[in-house]
Amino acid sequence: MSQLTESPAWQALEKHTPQLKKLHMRDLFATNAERFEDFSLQAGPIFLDYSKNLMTEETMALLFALARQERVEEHREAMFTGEPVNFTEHRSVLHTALRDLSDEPVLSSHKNVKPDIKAVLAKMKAFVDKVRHGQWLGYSGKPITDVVNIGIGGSDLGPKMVVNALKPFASRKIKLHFVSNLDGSQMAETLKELSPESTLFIISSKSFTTPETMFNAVTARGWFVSRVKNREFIKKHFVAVSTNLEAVERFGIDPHNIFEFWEWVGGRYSLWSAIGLSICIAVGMRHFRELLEGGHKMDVHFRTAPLEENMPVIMGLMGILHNNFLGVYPQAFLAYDHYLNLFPDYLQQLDMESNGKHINRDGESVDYNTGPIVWGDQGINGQHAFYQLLHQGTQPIPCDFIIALDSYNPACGHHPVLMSNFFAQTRALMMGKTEAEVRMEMEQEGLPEEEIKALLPHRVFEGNRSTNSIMFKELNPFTLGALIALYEHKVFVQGVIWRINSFDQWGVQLGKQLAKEIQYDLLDEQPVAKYDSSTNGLVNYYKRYRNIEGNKLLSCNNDWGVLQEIMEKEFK
Ligand code: G6Q
Repeated sequence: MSQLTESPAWQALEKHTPQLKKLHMRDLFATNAERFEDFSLQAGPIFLDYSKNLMTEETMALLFALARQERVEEHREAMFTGEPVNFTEHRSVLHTALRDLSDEPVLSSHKNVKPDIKAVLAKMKAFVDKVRHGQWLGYSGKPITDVVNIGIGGSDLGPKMVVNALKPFASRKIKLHFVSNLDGSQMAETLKELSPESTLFIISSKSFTTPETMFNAVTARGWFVSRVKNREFIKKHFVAVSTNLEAVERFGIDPHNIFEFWEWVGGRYSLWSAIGLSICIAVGMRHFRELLEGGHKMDVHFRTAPLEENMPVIMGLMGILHNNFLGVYPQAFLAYDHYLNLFPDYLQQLDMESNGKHINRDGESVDYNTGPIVWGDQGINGQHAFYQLLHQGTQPIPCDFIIALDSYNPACGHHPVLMSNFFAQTRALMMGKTEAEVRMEMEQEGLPEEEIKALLPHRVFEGNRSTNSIMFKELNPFTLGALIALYEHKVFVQGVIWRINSFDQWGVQLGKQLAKEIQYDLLDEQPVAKYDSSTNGLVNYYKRYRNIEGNKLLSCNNDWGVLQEIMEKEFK
């Protein structure tokens, strides 16, 4: 057994939960009229009702004791004050500093990071205002109508989700596009719609060596140069966001067009940095600042509220309860909001890349579950697709239900009906439907006894399935900022309790390395024999039946040399 599973707080929960599993939430609500008041809270613009989780006062006390035992408060302070909490990469984790617009210093390696943050924000503002006001002109004197963000993972999912979520605040004069896929089809389809005269490309890459992004960037540049026939024009149409200024310059982007960020900003936590440039172009700097302020509001709550009144802590503990003590491993996010349709994808990366680890701080393999399997969709669509399993499947899945009280498009009463579905689903998952209730319903329908008997078990719902309900007044930049920060901190709390590093991602490396090796094997027609028989077989099948000969692959891309040079650095 590990230190954690042997610890008193963990053991106390192990002892408590078999009894808990025998309870039904229907009874917990029946015996406590105050359950909603007891288990709900407001943090900034966000309201959370967690009363529909299978837990009691005693469970909560034991969970808070676990959080204290694992020194969540101490770890939290270490993160906010720039200690190298990303201990496998020896880095501070300071995305919180990006959204603290005060002059209060924040140190990373003894250096105050605030002046650099301010300087980049000012540079972003000058640029963004020009683009949005039609003053940043393309090579032929036309204003920018289309912006393509080229990035992947953290340099794509966050900005894309936010741009989508804040559409009601966006300029309709400029269209945002996001290209992440190495499959050339995404870039090809995007470029078909665009004119080189009025398109701006943002190459977003923290490392500026990520192959997917580099390929797409080189393809975009090739497309541009082949049409405008003048490399000088690149500076009016290509900008970059990166920590690797040298590689960006080597790529040929004007140093004035580089927006910097820093190694203490993790990829999946980077939308608050210059990686948010596409967000700024879409909604303007004022709204971007409101997004930052919303995130900061949640930071202050997380940093100062006692554990018992701390929303990210409570949400983290609900996850721990289910994952480690109730034997429920997945977690679903169900946003009842069209503008949040990319939020589950974003949360999937945040959660699974941060906490999908099985090695603890002491370098030992853990003997308990860590990061859950995270998935989700738009709630109302899911009701007609996968909710069947949520209600009657063999595996209970805790769900976060998310909704705004007011819609920006309340056409003909849609929103109250959406709200009623939101309320109904969490109630149905909690209450279920007993045999007696089903029987009564069927008798009222006038069904014959034989049919009642046959159908009854199919129409019974166990209920007792846990949900969180998250509500806010409207989905504006401030609220969205707070909502994202809430989930970031929830993931942090869980990582601390599981004693893992939520801020590295070594798991991403192995596939990347092997892809690089295999890439060179595809350049000729010789069969390969150096891998396992499956990999050899697949590679050779491809070589035999592909349409293009290996040696022609390189000549497809006139900028291969630059790409090669940048990528060599990463893999050598
Ligand atoms: C996020 C991960 C990963 C990263 C991408 C893109 O935390 O590190 O998703 O964001 O691999 O990396 P670059 O920004 O360096 O291109």
